[in-house]
Amino acid sequence: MATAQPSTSAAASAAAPADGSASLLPPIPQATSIIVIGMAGSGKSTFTSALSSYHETSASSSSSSSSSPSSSSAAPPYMVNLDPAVGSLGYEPNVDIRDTVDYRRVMQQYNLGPNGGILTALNLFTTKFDQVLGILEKRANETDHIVLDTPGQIEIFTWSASGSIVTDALASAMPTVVAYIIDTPRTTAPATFMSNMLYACSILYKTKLPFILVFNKTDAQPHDFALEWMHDFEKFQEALKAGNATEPSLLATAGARGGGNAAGGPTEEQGYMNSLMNSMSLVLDEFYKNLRTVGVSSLTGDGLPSFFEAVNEARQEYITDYRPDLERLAAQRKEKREGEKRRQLEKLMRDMQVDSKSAAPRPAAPSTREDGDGEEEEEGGVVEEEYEGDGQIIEPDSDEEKPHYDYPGPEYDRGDGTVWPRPG
Ligand SMILES: Nc1nc2c(ncn2[C@@H]2O[C@H](COP(=O)(O)OP(=O)(O)O)[C@@H](O)[C@H]2O)c(=O)[nH]1
Ligand SMILES: [Mg+2]
Repeated sequence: MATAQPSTSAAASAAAPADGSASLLPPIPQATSIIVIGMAGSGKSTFTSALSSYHETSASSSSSSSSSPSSSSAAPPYMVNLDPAVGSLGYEPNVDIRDTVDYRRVMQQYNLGPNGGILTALNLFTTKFDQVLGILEKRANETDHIVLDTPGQIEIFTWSASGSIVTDALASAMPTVVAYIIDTPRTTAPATFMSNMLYACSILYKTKLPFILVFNKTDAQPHDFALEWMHDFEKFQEALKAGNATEPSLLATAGARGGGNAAGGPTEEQGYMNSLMNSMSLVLDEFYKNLRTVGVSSLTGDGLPSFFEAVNEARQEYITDYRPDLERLAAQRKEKREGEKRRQLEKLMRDMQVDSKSAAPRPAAPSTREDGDGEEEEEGGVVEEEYEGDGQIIEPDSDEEKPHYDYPGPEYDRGDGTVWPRPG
């Protein structure tokens, strides 16, 4: 895992292509954009709001000390709300999808239900995202963080074309990280925990962006159990064995009752479930290894400094891992464009040769060169068969007649076969 290094100049030097060639991409801006994703009710909007107020409090308290990981000397984070259906937000967004699209009108006009309305509203907004990106790019050198709050229903953003367009556009413009918000009190059952982790894994796989797992609501439920399950595979297996996988684990919530059949052992279905989850947790082991995990409470602000540290680390990961991929893609695109240009040019030349050959020459018409007046060929004149451009070169040894001039007299003869200067 990369270490935190908020310096922008170090970031820029690390971003140069490995082969030493000049970067095809614009320079890396100061800001890191944070896309906040999570299940409905996990606390995305509250978390986004907490990031905004954290800046305010740290800005006022850091006038004396500068130890805050979020550089409070910078402008406040730039907030973007992408949820068209949210009623009230705990923060004042700088860019708000609700200013552009009214999802209720979309529902009426297209005869859609709430989810269809939200999705279509997001699609309509995405058609204008180039303008939004322009605004964000302008701000990207004034602030450290640009935070995007996504719609309540996770799949509306993660499984829609517009979600991918927004994510890709952002990631190609500036360092972008995903903050995956988990409702900690609701993930204490091993099965729920695993489902949530698999979902997180699928988003990581889809976006390929640096990822931060944010266990939210730690004021209501500490996230130590989750850390234990993630770092120690056997602990998770114990939790599975201890009871019904779909009920809160004893490990997580003291006093919760284990499931199972009357005899205390797992039922046949649980046996299948447990063995499936055992295999899956092995798969997830690899996923956990490269993750940053923080526990926060969006209500109390607990854990936010560690979140900002994780963002700095994730930014470095973007620069060292993701940006070279972008660079390679940009180089491929350039190569493709140039190849296409070459092909078009060759085709044009071929077409012109075919055309000039297929054009029937008029034998009686004199060649322009023979006119001796040095003027361009007149319209309707003969097209020379091998004409390849205005600067046609005549081979010195060819039989072709040279342009004629009169001998100017001995005073201009230099004795070497040349006559210079020509008489005016
Ligand atoms: N106890 C507690 N509740 C929280 C926290 N964060 C959010 N909530 C509550 O979770 C509910 C859903 O939050 P919201 O931000 O609207 O979720 P979203 O749908 O993901 O945007 C609200 O009732 C919040 O008050 C937290 O850190 N602790
Ligand atoms: Mg919300």
